Amino acid sequence: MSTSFRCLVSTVESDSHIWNLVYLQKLLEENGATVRNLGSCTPVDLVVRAVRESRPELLVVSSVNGHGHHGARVLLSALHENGLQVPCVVGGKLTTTESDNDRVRRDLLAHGYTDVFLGEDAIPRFRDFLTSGRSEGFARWQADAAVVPPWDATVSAAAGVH
Ligand code: B12
Repeated sequence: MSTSFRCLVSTVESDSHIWNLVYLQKLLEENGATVRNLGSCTPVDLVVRAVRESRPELLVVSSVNGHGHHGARVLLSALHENGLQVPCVVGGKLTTTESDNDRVRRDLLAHGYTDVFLGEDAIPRFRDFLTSGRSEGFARWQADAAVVPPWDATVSAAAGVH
């Protein structure tokens, strides 16, 4: 893979915050990306069309309004339903409670996200991801296993999930 790459930045339909997207665009450009930023309240259909047309090497989804968990699931499902496979990461503040972060990360990894960047170390971990992706390819990234917090482990065991 070349050291520069094509990247799409989007959020989810409900989210009108903009500066998170601008921040990520600048960070990605500093790391060699040519970025197409689809802006706030991104309709799912627009993202699907943009992925089909631009064939990005990476899709970065950011949401901070607290509804991103649902929106991120809907978005990736729509890409898959349209037969589109692209390395795709998501981050920000995806629910309204920090204590949800491990559960949300686990769910979105299982749903097909390449990685999920939440909490205080989101940006340093994302930088590591970009460095690795530029040299090895983003699809080869192995996300750290999601932590199962004790309160979820009880629920998983009761449901027979291992
Ligand atoms: C400005 C702002 C607004 C403006 C947005 C203007 C605009 N067009 O951008 C307005 C007034 C419109 C607004 C509205 C709302 N807001 Co607001 N808003 C903020 C505020 C004050 C700053 C956000 C910002 O610009 N930050 C600067 C950017 C650069 O930082 P950031 O967004 O935090 O992103 C960082 C990280 O999260 C991370 N990150 C983000 N995405 C990703 C993705 C990846 C891949 C990675 C690696 C990292 C990453 O990187 C960034 C840099 O560190 C925050 C509070 C705060 N101080 O953060 C609340 C905040 C985001 N808003 C909040 C809420 C609840 C709302 C509303 C729902 C309020 C309401 N009841 O109407 C609405 C939602 C509107 C909508 N439909 O989305 C909450 C979200 C709560 C949550 N998620 O738990 C916050 C956190 C305030 C709070 N403490 O409660 N908001």
